[in-house]
Amino acid sequence: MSVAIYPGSFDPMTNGHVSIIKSGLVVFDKLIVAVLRNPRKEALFTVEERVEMIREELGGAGKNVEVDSFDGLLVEYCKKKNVRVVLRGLRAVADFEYELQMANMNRHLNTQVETVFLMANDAYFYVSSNIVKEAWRLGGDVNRLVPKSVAQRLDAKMAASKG
Ligand code: COD
Repeated sequence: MSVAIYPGSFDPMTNGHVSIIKSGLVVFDKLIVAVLRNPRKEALFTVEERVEMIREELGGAGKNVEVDSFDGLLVEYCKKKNVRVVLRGLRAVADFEYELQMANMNRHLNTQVETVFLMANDAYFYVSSNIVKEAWRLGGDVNRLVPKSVAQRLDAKMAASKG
């Protein structure tokens, strides 16, 4: 069975992430979507909320998608899960340099781990969690850019902030 780990911040998951997962399942039998626990990075959603939203969205995929969280080095997590392939998405040229750096650092840290890149769906190539959050904070409609589970929580957060 071919398995890959799709790691990320997913704060929050966007339709761009979902499209990479769907494409990833064409290539791999199973994906482990792994949310990084990063205490140094301020996040809009807790790791638990992010995991829950991803599960809600991908619950239908059954055993083909596992949702988990990790901390520390990605390559150590790969070792723990006994998986040798990391899946990443590429949007524009801007992603390339960062992804190349990370893939090579991961290879330096563990020569057993390979990174596979899939191209963004053209409908979402401009979508990132950060740009979605910025538009949302300023009152923009982001409903078509994120899964329903995320849109609902963004609405709830906005309503709570308005008290
Ligand atoms: N279309 C296609 N792909 C997309 C889209 C989109 N619209 N949006 C995002 N993606 C891709 C990204 O390019 C990325 O490949 C993936 O989806 C996840 O994106 P993010 O932004 O949620 O996650 P990142 O990039 O912040 O994740 C970074 C990691 C958590 C993977 C990284 O920091 C990490 O591995 N940290 C652990 C420590 C470590 O081992 N570091 C590496 C060696 S120093």
